Amino acid sequence: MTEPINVVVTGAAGQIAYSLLYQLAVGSVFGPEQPINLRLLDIELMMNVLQGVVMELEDLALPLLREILPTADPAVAFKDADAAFLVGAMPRKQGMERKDLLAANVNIFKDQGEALDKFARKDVKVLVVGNPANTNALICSHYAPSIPKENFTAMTRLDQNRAQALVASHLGVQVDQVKNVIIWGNHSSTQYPDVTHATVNLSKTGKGVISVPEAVKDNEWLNGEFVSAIQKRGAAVIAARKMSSAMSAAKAAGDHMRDWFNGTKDGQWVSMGVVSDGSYGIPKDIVFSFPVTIKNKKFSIVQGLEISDFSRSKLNITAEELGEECKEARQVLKP
Ligand code: NAX
Repeated sequence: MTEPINVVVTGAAGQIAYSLLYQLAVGSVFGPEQPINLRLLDIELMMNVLQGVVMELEDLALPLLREILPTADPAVAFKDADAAFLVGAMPRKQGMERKDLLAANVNIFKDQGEALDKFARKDVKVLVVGNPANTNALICSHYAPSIPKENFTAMTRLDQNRAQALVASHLGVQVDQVKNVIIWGNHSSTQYPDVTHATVNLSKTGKGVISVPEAVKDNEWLNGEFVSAIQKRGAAVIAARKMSSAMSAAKAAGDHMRDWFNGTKDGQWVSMGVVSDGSYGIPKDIVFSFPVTIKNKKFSIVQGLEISDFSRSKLNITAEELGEECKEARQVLKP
């Protein structure tokens, strides 16, 4: 019999968690044979709401779901954690300065990093969803020095899924026929969705597998409207729904963790915010989204992709923003 793994979800009373928890419980992330213990972390104020989520989880009557532990104590939540979805973060309130938002989040992710360091398994896989996701992941890793920095990642998979879906609909093909779209940089409006190396399967029209730019035949659209639509997609969802993306964010978080545990398919890569090792001239020690392949639960940044002058200028913009965020975060953390 397979032993259950301990899976932490923070912000467990929030809207992304509400969609994510079902995916975890039904087995679509860790597989239909892998039982899980859920550790649900939220703030004290949300414990009543969280109790309602626990009731619903129980009422799912799903056999893979073993223990369910709601708590406001990171020490309890992260005990022996195998995987952690750090979804909870301080939202931006009206009139709040960007700096104040960063300061509030830096402190949350410092505390959670310290708790992971003390209580989690040393091979725990941490996915930061809460914004600013890249910098939060960096802070968290910094305060968990006993855990390899490769075990901390930030989510840009929603951006990847959005880009893949938009290209597919533009070309009138099914979404799974588009592969190897890349998100570079920050999960923010400076991110660079890049389809230069992406392919599309047009065998239905007899053209076979060709590059996306060749299929689209409109570089002006790809470098302009397309990039900006993906950068602003989150804001467009908020404008329409009056709430931020939740169902699609939860699906992307599941995709990210599933690929991390199970590996990527041959010839395919996915985008993840990871601590930069200097690849593609990106400064080291910022969490930057790169294309990666994954094997045996370890990712490798895809090497050797050609970067055009246009792409380089986009990479520089998003790297600069991340450098600034890091600087500001460090100022907050100064004793
Ligand atoms: P909600 O406001 O619905 O839920 C957030 C939950 O986090 C709340 O229940 C809150 O009490 C809890 N929380 C706050 N501080 C906490 C702490 N210190 N420990 C544990 N829990 C804490 O937000 P939701 O829509 O679920 O979004 C969560 C985060 O995801 C936000 O930061 C949001 O900006 C971010 N997103 C990131 C995306 C990405 O692609 N990386 C996309 C979707 C989303 O915008």
